[in-house]
Amino acid sequence: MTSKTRQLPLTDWRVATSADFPDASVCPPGIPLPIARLLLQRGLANVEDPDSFAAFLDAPLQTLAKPGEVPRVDQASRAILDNIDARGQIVIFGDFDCDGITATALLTSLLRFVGADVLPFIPERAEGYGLTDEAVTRCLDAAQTARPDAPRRLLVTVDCGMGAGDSLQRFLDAGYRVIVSDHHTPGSPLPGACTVISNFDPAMPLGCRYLCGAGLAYKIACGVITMRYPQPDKTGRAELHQWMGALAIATVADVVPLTGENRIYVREGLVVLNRRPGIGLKALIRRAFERTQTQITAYHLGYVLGPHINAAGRMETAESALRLLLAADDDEANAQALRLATLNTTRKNTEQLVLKEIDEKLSDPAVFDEDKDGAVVIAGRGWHPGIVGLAAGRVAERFTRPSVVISIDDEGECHGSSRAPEKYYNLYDALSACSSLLTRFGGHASAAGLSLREENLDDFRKAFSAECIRQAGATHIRSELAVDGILAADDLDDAFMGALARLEPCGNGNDKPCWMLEDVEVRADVIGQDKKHLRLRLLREDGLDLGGVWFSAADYAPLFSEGGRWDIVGELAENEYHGDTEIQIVVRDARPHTGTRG
Ligand SMILES: [Mn+2]
Repeated sequence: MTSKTRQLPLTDWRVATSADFPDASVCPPGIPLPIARLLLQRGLANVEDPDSFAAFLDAPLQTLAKPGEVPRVDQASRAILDNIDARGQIVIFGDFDCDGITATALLTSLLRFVGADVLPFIPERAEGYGLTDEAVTRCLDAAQTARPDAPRRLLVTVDCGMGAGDSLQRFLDAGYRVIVSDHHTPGSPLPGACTVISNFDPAMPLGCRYLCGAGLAYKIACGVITMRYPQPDKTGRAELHQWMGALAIATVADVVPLTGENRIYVREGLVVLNRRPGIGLKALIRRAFERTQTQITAYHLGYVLGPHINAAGRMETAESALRLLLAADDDEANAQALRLATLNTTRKNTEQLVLKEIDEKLSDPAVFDEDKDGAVVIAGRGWHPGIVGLAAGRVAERFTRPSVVISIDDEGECHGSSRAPEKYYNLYDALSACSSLLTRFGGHASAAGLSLREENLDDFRKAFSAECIRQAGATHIRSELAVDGILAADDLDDAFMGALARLEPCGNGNDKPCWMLEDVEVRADVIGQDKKHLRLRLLREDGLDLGGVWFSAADYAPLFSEGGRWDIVGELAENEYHGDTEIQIVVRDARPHTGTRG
């Protein structure tokens, strides 16, 4: 036995029970029982409404809410069209992340399509998120310079604006009509003259509650185009549909739940990206995948295309990403795609460096005590401000508790980013509880940004940690694995795999299903060039004979060679093998089987 043999299981399993769905007789036609149960357990369908199962799986495009059903979109559309008709100027104020850039680009392009004079404006990371004084001054100047004699001006904020009442007042004072569209938690109330489109509006249609910034911007664009062309217009609709590709990237990159309309955007957007992605994204796809033919999936949106667009605002300004999305010819698109690929490589390297420094600092118990602290609050000098959010995400995952990674500048100004494990914490509330120590903060339950003075760092660390312990009732959460169901040998057929495919796109809010195979005999072989992975064969007396793979799990091989019976959990996938397609399990965890099979 190697000294590196570790214990299994790695996580606490939360195995879904089938209590709410007693038997197969009420299973809607065409939907295999394990999938029907999964939809019920995830709250995505209900027994009283048999149509709800297929409604979620198929999520037809026609079920998208009409723009007019989104509160105040009609009002905003009318204001935008009035501005266009008066030959005014429209300023779109966005954000430097993938969602904010996409929101800015799509609204800019679609309003130009109906004849608007648009000035897209995205602040720089150094100015901070949203409508900071500095950015607003620069934006007002830029608008004035671009059109000194504009008879009317209108501001539309996308992916920002909530809680920025004072800044919005500056636009109102300068004679602007103001429309705010934002999916962030509302802060202090906004001036009454603003037209506000927010996910937090109680009248928001159910399917639109979790739109990202680009999703809200898209609703506005749909509103304007359908108001201008009430008869379904082919060009207008094609133009709108084209932007679903970028919208899908923003939706996945902003990690909003892939339920409701987000699910439709991502599914339709993937079709657009795979068939005819448009000039800018075509160039980016070619560059990012280095010319290999890849079927783009939701995974690629979050791990390849999203990071490329995000790299611009992280490492310099958002300009190259905005120009890519607005590119009108291949030369421009290719130049910006190359720029984004370079920036993304720099981002990766910088991230590695910061993570290494974080590792060194974590060994100091004054900075972090794993047994006592309810949060990791870690600060370093000169850390790239564009990287701290990514680093915070990694740290939060590793220690299963909230983390804040902070960059200290030469003036003792600290800018940080925080991330927390989903469901267990509310970062916005936790930061509110420490607000007397902060100069600025804002964000969501599981991701937020903050600024403070260096002299308050230690007090903040203590207060924030205490608040996180209060929220979770412990220093950290045990990492939990949600298991969607226990499969029998005869569940594994084509109908089942077909239904699994209908569940796509999977991601946040609609995780890839994780299944358990109970009480199996396991044969394991170490594979891979560097002998890091395991190839498995799962066998059972009832005829179960399933191949599998477990990445980076070679250390567990000795446990399996001792024999015994195992419970195995993982995702099912189709694997091409010598020209045949077979079902295999991609293992997530394993535990010795105890008791009888249920
Ligand atoms: Mn956003």
